[in-house]
Amino acid sequence: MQTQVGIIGAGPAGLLLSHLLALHGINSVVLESRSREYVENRVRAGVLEQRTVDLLIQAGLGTRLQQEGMQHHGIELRFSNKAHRINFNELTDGKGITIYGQQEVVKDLISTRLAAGGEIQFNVSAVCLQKIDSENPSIEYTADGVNQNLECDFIAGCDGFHGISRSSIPTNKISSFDRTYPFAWLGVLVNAPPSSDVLIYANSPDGFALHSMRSPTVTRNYIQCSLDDNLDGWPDDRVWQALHSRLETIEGWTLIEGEITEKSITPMRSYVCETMRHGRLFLAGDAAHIVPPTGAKGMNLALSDVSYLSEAINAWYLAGSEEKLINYADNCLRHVWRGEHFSWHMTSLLHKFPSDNQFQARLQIAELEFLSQSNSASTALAENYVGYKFN
Ligand code: RFL
Ligand code: PHB
Repeated sequence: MQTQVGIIGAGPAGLLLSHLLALHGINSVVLESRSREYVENRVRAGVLEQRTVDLLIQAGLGTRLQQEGMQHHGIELRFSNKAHRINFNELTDGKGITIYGQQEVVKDLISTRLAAGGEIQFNVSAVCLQKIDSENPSIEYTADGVNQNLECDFIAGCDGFHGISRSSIPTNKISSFDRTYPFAWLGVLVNAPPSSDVLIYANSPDGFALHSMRSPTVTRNYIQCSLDDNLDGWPDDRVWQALHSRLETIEGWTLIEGEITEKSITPMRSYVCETMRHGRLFLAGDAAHIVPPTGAKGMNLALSDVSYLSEAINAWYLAGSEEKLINYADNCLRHVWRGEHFSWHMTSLLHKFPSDNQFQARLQIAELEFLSQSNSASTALAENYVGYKFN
């Protein structure tokens, strides 16, 4: 089999890349190890930056997003029995965020690609990348237990943090940086209306909590838990107890309960592989970098990467120009490192670190107080949250 761009992974990055390339008339094949049902129902991110929304609308993917996405113009910070709202609208010249589940973005992309005759192969696993240093690289994969080979001009490694693409680059060529955090997030999806009109980020003496949402009838809540916790140790009662005690710190505010329909634990990690290109292999999204979810940046960075990559590949086919391919990593990495810094900052500000003493806890509160009072500090947070674009 042959195509122009072989894409590994049908997450947001791989699917949007395939769609953007098709808009330029460039063929691709997407190889995905999971089933369509699995990728369409995987509960993950929920916050789209303004820039991401603009990109999706411009690419013709805005219909359901604009109907069902919930536009928010701020977030609330809760600490020391106080609530403070960061008003993005006022602080960033009218910018905001849109709440729209990652699995909805994925569903929109899959249906759009398939309706346009795009090729996505589910339940096939890329096992090996061949000749990535050459002009005709290929992907070896298995479909129904049979080995197949996909020859391409370019390979896009959009196979997430645990995929095979990054590890196909020789170790001595990889430049990477990382940080682990001494806690995890337990997330629940709940059939209940939101208890607030904005997302609430809470720093409480027992640890972090976040009240988020997916629709007028579904909420998404997170609590900081221990790295070695497992779901058996978190029956629904205990989850509700922790959510109530960490979020209900304001007179008269109550968290609405409902049926928990999904529960998962995610460790927190920051990682950047600056080697986003090796020969004809390009890494994008979580395959190259991950952030702790506190800044809501992961999916936004993944989609930003592939917008640069599609432009670079298009320039190569159109004019034989390699300039944008050469600049691909640098263009992405400026945004990636901004996202890394912001996510680290939000994580440090809001979580209880097991090694911290009361001094560090007081520093967090001092910073939250400053954020609540200072226009320039709130503006910096707002500017980062809605998405900062380097020129
Ligand atoms: P994905 O989504 O992981 O997709 C990779 C795909 O590759 C497939 N795959 C393979 N296919 C073929 N052959 C192989 N050998 C393969 N190996 C893997 C996988 O099955 C999968 O389908 O990566 P992508 O496209 O780069 O997208 C990244 C985002 O998924 C991720 O950054 C976000 O979910 C992060 N994230 C958030 N991002 C935001 O922008 N805003 C948020 O509010 C936000 N909240 C979150 C999050 C991530 C979370 N978790 C669970 C990590 C909240 C949480 C709890
Ligand atoms: C979510 O709704 O899943 C969500 C919102 C904000 C975050 C992380 C996740 O910072």
